[in-house]
Amino acid sequence: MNQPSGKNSPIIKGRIVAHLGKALIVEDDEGQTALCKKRTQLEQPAVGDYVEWIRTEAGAGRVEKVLERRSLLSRPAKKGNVRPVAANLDQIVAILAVKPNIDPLLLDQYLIVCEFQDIAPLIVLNKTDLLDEESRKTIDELVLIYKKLGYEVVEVSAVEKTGLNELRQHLQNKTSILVGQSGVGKSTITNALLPDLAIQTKTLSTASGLGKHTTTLSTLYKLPEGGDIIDSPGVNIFGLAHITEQNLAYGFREIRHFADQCKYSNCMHLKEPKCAVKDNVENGEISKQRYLRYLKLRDKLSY
Ligand SMILES: Nc1nc2c(ncn2[C@@H]2O[C@H](COP(=O)(O)OP(=O)(O)O)[C@@H](O)[C@H]2O)c(=O)[nH]1
Ligand SMILES: [Mg+2]
Ligand SMILES: [Zn+2]
Repeated sequence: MNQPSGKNSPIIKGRIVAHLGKALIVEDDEGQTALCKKRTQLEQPAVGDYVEWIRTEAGAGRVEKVLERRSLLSRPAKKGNVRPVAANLDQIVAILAVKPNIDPLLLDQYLIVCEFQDIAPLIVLNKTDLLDEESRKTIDELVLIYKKLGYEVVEVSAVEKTGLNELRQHLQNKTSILVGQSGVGKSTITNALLPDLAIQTKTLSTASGLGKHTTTLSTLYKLPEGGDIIDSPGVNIFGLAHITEQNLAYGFREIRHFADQCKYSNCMHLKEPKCAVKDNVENGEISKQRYLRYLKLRDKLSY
């Protein structure tokens, strides 16, 4: 006879390792996965969430409760709503690549989210094998701006498998999400880091019973060295929409650094007199490109 589902089923602790849209894949402490629905009134769980769930039948269950999160990344959704992308993150890994192209404005948006959500940032330059002399020079200049601000930059080629050990060290014992525009190599990097990815993927799609063609919104993989990475398609931007103008300024480390030297305590570093931020753009202490992107993002958010 089947176990009855409901009140008498024991509560199991687990973690959401994949979000399939309508269903979730939960992994328990022993590494067993189950395809779960969520209790109707429950808020939307995200990959990385620690949950309590009950088994309703072999390999299937229902998420009853989402445990407290230490961080949550959201993205804008329809009707001004936000949807959770990933929970309990320690690190956001922003991937850049010359192909399709380097997008510093997108990078700055990721970094702003890191700053104001207090999640550690890491910048990864992928596809170094494609760099020629000219693009190398342009990239070095860009990278230098971020290194001066205290950001760490790791250079890799997922195809030639260079730089991966350094990257592994940065990922150890943390939950990280890989973000970046489509085509920068998030999935290829994930593959390169996980020798048994094929197996993990198979387990997940078998557990789901939905086959391997189901679009997973994002998936959490366990690294052999300890730590987890979340590969997530389509996270090209997350909820900057709910970032206030103060948080936007806070998200730029160099603006934050000089802001308390501005004459006005509420200075937004636009046209105000005696603005230490603008002065330091003038004298080259603050990168003009970064300041212009600050202005551009303000426009985009239209305060
Ligand atoms: N030359 C080169 N190509 C790469 C590298 N990493 C990924 N690619 C290629 O870039 C394309 C997009 O990679 P993918 O991992 O799907 O990107 P994603 O959309 O960010 O997940 C694929 O054709 C990869 O083979 C790299 O280090 N060097
Ligand atoms: Mg991908
Ligand atoms: Zn100012």
